[in-house]
Amino acid sequence: MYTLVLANKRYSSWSMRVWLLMKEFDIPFKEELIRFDSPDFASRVSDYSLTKKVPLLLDESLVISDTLAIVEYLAESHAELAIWPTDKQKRAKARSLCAQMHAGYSLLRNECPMQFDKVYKRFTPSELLRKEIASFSSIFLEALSQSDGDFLFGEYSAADAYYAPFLSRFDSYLLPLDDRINAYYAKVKMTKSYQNWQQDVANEKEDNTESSLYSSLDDVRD
Ligand SMILES: N[C@@H](CCC(=O)N[C@@H](CS)C(=O)NCC(=O)O)C(=O)O
Repeated sequence: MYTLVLANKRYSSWSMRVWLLMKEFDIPFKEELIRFDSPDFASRVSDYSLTKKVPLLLDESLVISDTLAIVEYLAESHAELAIWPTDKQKRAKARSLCAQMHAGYSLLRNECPMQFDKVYKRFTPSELLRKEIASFSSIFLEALSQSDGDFLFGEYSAADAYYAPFLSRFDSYLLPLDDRINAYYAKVKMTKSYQNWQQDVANEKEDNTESSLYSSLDDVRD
């Protein structure tokens, strides 16, 4: 059975992507959760991978780091599951959206770190962040307008798991979001994987991660 090495569910957006995907596709795995505030976080993660980052997927002696590589490994290992859309063109577009997420949107990712169940009412997006959101929205709306189902490419795929933690920031920082994207996100929130993650976050003990890692949020905390 696979083991997924991950960090706090409240904060670890990259862990969330793989976890949602595996749960949504009923791929069995064990979890090894290493809290960000553990004094030995880096050394425990580096026991598995010198990247010192999570998530990591362990498949017997093989250790796979980096979310996109993990998604590709799962897709290859479970060819019977439509982790990527079965249609070649949709698959290309889904990969393209995930790559954009992976390499881009640095303002939103850095200025609004994932705080899954928190709300910052006093956060004001900068002009540059507003531009980034506008660019994301136009790309995302184009994909949604071509979808023939509830999700980005019809059926749930890796692309939906990829964007879920990103969209959670719009709730946490009360950022403006197009109604059509909101309607799509409402459907993602209804999935069993998302609801299970939400429940796990609710049960997760608070720690010092928020204040120690995210001092940039000092001004917007209530
Ligand atoms: N490109 C990596 C990014 C992974 C990443 O940044 N993980 C964060 C947690 S969400 C982490 O491990 N941070 C710990 C650190 O940077 O020390 C991926 O796609 O998996």
